Amino acid sequence: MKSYQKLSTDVSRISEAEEEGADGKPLCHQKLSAWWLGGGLLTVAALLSGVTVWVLGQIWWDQHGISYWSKCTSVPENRRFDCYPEKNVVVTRELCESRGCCFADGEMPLDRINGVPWCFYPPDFPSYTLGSTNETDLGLVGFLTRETKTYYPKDLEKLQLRVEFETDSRLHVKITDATDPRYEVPLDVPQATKRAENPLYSVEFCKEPFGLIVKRRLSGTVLLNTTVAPLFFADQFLQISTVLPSTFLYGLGEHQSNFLHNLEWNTLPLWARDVPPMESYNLYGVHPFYLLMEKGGAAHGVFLLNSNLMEVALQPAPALTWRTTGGILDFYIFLGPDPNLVVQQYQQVIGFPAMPPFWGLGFHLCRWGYGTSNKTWETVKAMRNFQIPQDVQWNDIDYMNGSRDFAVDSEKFASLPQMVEDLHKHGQYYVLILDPGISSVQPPGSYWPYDEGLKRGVFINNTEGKPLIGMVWPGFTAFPDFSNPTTHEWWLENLKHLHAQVPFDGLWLDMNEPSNFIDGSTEGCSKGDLDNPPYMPGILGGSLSARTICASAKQSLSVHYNLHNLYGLMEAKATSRALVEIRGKRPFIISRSTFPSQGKYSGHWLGDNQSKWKDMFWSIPGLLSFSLFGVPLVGADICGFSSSTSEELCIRWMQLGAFYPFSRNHNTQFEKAQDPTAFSPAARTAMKAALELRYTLLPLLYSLFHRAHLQGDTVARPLFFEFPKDEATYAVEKQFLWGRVLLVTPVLEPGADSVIGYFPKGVWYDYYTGSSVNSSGESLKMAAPLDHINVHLREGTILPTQKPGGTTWLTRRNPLTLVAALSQTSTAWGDLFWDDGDSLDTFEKGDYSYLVFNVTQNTFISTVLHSNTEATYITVDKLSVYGVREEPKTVTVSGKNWPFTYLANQVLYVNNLQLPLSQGFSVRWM
Ligand code: MIG
Repeated sequence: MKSYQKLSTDVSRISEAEEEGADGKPLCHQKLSAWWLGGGLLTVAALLSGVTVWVLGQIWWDQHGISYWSKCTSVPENRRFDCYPEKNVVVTRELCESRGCCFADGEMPLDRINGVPWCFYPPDFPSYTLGSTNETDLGLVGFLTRETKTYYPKDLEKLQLRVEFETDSRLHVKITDATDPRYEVPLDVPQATKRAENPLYSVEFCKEPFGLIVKRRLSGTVLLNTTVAPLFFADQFLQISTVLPSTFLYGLGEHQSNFLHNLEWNTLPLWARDVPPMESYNLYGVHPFYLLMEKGGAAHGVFLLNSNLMEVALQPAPALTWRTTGGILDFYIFLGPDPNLVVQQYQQVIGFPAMPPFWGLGFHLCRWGYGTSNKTWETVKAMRNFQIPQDVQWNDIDYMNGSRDFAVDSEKFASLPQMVEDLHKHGQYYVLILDPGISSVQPPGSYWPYDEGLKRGVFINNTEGKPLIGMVWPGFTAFPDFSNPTTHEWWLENLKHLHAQVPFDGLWLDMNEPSNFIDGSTEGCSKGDLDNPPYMPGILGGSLSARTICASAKQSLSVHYNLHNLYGLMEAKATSRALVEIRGKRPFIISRSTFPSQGKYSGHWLGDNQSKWKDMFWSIPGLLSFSLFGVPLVGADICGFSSSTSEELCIRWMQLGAFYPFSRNHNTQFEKAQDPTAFSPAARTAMKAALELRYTLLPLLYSLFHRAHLQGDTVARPLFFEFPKDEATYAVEKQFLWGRVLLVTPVLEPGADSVIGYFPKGVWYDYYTGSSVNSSGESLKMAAPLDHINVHLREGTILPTQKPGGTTWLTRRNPLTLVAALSQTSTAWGDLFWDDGDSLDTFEKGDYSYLVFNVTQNTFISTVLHSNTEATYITVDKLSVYGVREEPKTVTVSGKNWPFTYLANQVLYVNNLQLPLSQGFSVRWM
């Protein structure tokens, strides 16, 4: 008999009880009578809807009798969980029933096109049973057993279920083999020591078939209910489904998709893959994390800590199915309840992002195919010549000798060392690309990285234990195994050699899915289960080895099958450590492939987009998704990577790109130049203005990065994070915020001179003029001439800005202007984090300044909460206050009368302050 167990906060009160869901139905499987009722109603409907359906119904009836009829037809269409998700198979009744599932023929073919499964689990499909459970320090442990085998090989007959109440907002549920250890993702996750005392969640179980139900205690909202479909735990096929409390689902990367996911039978594959972004397919990185907005504005998140090839099937119930091909089911559930908190709680598990160097937030310029260092240098000089801000110059693989890592082309890039010296002299920085593939074809003795790598055994091996050989830009290559500590040493030494030739400041990690131009290896891959798992999620290429190395390849920690999605993470970790060692400063790394906890080591760019308006749009959902993934340092190739940009597109993109947390213009080879100097004077001026705007706003951006590093706040922030109760914000993906302060509304279409943006309820101030609009929560149309990007300040905020210079090095010495945007009750607050911008662990060592700004009762107060010498080098020169309703008669600065300007649009300017940032002050208007 089905039984129901509720785990209350107090474990001693574990009790068995029948409970009902929000719809009044029991949460554990309905009793037979319920199925009867559903079936009966459908029969009536069928009778009424026409003879044809009735006849088909009769045929079913005759063939399967009353129980099949009722149990299969009782499953509403949107609650059908796919029993035959295999791709490229025409599912027949025979195939379907061989799995013990319900087959829905007689339906219009349209249904299948829509994605509704024809073959789905009946409610009584065999699954696991939960036996007795035992209390532990943190929660409970129990065993799951199954009697029958599934249709996939190597079912695990006995599983261990471990539930841990780690914090009040974090629940950990781990299901693994009860007898033998299985592969687990080597991530440093926090270990709780004490059971949460007042959790926001409750956990309940259905014993047979096993199901887990997680509720938000406050609202009773069912966040997870896995009883809706059977649990699978075979060696290479693990599947668990849940209904969702709403359709407002975000995350699950990396994909080119709308920020708010489409739940109309949409399956998202996750497998690191080198491919120019296209919809529906797996891309460079893997992030098995989602955030969901519940009714009423609370949010929760779910992280499946699993690095195997997987897919996530979404359906309109709404419901979600995880299907992974290995590892264990290791879930973290974050209760928020605020979306900002969900993302913070997620990063408490995966790690907070590194603090980038200040210069890393400047403008970066790159292209594939400068061809020579002189040509690269010319571009830098042209930028300087037009006084367009630039902090960092990059080179792509064309700097390499024979496309080989750590080898500089000494002819075409002969002047590279001088160029880098010149950059450094101008307070600018230099970033180089590295690909993981190490050339394996040159004569022995001529290429240290390969020879030495062979000697030390740093390469990934094939099943025969010899280095697996694939092909990348240099030709045949071996692939470093970054799961091996020896490889990190070897990588460091290579980087030291390279740095001695070219003193680079940061590194660009490309092709680290890892990409391979031949599938698998020069010898193909094995015929075994690792290269040919019994279930293949719908990934691009339909095979694990598509454009990468064989899954059966051997790495020191495990097989590549398990580690593939971690390649970019492990490479970034090795590189970050090496950069610290070599430069003794904060590492600057941008990686193409990413995995949870990547933010600790690198940022990310969104890959090979095209110079198309649509691709410029896609960058915003991309940014926002990586904000959820704890990788705040993110941006897309400004003006587009492949195909030709136009002047108009590039202007609009430079304006939007000025608000990418990581701002880089990058172009493919053979396309015409698209750096700002390549365009007409008018375009150049507009691009320069956009970059100067970015440089002006860097004190805010930098402070936001500090908060990201400190506690996992987002930098580029979705609107709904700040307005979670306003459902109109849930689908906004053409605008975004910087922190809680600035709202960016870019033009994303050609030929526009206006733009429409959504403004959540409240007062918003035009950044440039201080003029305000009081929105009731509405879409507003604004002028957007080609040289203008709309930026608004949210009421109640204080924005630190700085007079822009041509580099961040110059900007950082300039005086500050503080802009206060008053709320409707005439208050505001903001803050500023300030340090030398480059030293390691300044916050951790206390070598920083932190200031808080407040406005109350017509008084602006700057309070220094922490100070170091850095804050003594700059002054606050101006205060702008937006939303001062009455013209003041006097203004005093720390008690002294001061001149001021008041404008009719309720803006107050107080100039020539020259106050040291390191000392508190107040400005009062009466
Ligand atoms: O196979 O290094 O995404 O930014 O310019 C292409 C050349 C290799 C892919 C990167 C792109 C880079 C390009 N790389």
